[in-house]
Amino acid sequence: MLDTTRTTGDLQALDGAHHVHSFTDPALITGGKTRVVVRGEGCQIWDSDGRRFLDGMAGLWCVNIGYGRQELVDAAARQMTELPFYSNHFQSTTPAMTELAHKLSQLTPDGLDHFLFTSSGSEANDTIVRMVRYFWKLQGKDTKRTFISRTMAYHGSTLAAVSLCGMPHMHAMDGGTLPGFAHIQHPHWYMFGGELTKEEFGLQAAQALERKILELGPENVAAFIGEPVQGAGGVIDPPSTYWPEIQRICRKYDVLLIADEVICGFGRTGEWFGAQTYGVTPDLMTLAKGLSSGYLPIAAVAMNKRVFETIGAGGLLAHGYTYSGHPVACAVALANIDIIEREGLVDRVRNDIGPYLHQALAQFEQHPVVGEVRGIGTLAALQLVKGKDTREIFTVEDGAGVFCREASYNQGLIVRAVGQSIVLSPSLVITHAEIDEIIVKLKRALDETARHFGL
Ligand code: PXG
Repeated sequence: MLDTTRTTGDLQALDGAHHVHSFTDPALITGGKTRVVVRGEGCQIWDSDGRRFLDGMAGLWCVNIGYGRQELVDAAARQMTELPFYSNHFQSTTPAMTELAHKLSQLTPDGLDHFLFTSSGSEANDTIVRMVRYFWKLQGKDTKRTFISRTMAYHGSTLAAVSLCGMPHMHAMDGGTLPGFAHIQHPHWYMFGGELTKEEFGLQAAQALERKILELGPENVAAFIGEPVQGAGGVIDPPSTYWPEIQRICRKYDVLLIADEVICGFGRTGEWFGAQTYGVTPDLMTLAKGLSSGYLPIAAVAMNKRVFETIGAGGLLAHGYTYSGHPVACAVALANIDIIEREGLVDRVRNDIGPYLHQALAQFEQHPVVGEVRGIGTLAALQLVKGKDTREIFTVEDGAGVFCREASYNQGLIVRAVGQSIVLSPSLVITHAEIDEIIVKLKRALDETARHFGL
């Protein structure tokens, strides 16, 4: 049983002794600097010393409906009591899995009506790599095996998913990517756009895909994968011209189009899915995070008719996880989707808190340490710069991102630093008053950063 009598110091010591953390320098943990988070309600969390934080990241971009929703607890308890586990292997299902697949078919863009469940976004993207290669094999095009993704993309930490990622430090850690993965530059106008308008730059950035397909040979290219808005890469919302051009190029060369909706899905961009916001219809989508608002681990691969009917005719699908379509996770996901629908959270992002957040953040365009304010819906980033006129970005050694993040923590506001950007991704239930609180705290953190770097 959980020992509720332990102090913060006890927990930090035990954690340092035994727990290996994700995306953390272990030295910080063995040094006893772990933050112990104990409770959440709405958009607030509390640590083990009773300190309250406004969670500007909705956990890890995932708690779309906010913390503390009893309905999800009840759904889990009911399903656990009735049937805590059964698998979908060997022709079985449970009502919860079937119901969730049916529900998702109503929410996803037209034609994306078939769902393969996994427990994480990484597993879903690894699954996509297998399914897409299998699809092309069944189509008699065995050589179409290479995936194209983008620099600064994040698609997960499993072997194939990390090869899809475009983060140099992840590849460097264990010796590079697997064969069959290529990357093009991500469409960050502020960084690479030079004198071009955003729209001109969007077209140009997308045309890099055509050049890459021709370089590799269209007969070798299986698919292009991208997050509608790159999240962990720093909230890179592309120009409006980008995605339609990507779709045109994919169709021209019969390259499958995959939208990784792990962050964008379930309302964050003001539509159910980011692909809808940018006006494209992918062949496959990756869903996770907002699917259950993080209350339990569940993810899915959505596929269109062409992909499903091809692999559906291939005989035994030799793929699956013990926890594919875990009934408790499915029941919780259904309860989560009920709340998003009932409370109109997608419209709320599009018409209310999305515009409110971005109008409020726009004031930081004048701040001496901010070069660009970007994002859409409940996704936002501030690019920290040394030189506003020259677009000179801080270096890793300057450490402005981490400095500003820590200054923000000290104010009681949780944000992420992605390189030299400060990133926000609050819950879809955030109130105007809480957005006002973000702005006040962020301003103090930015002022402190500017002072520290002499700007
Ligand atoms: N795709 C995208 C777009 C993601 O953001 C994954 C796939 C992988 O999902 P799982 O469930 O396997 O984690 C993600 C996950 C960060 C950070 O640094 C973001 C994620 C994971 C870890 C760290 O902001 N996103």
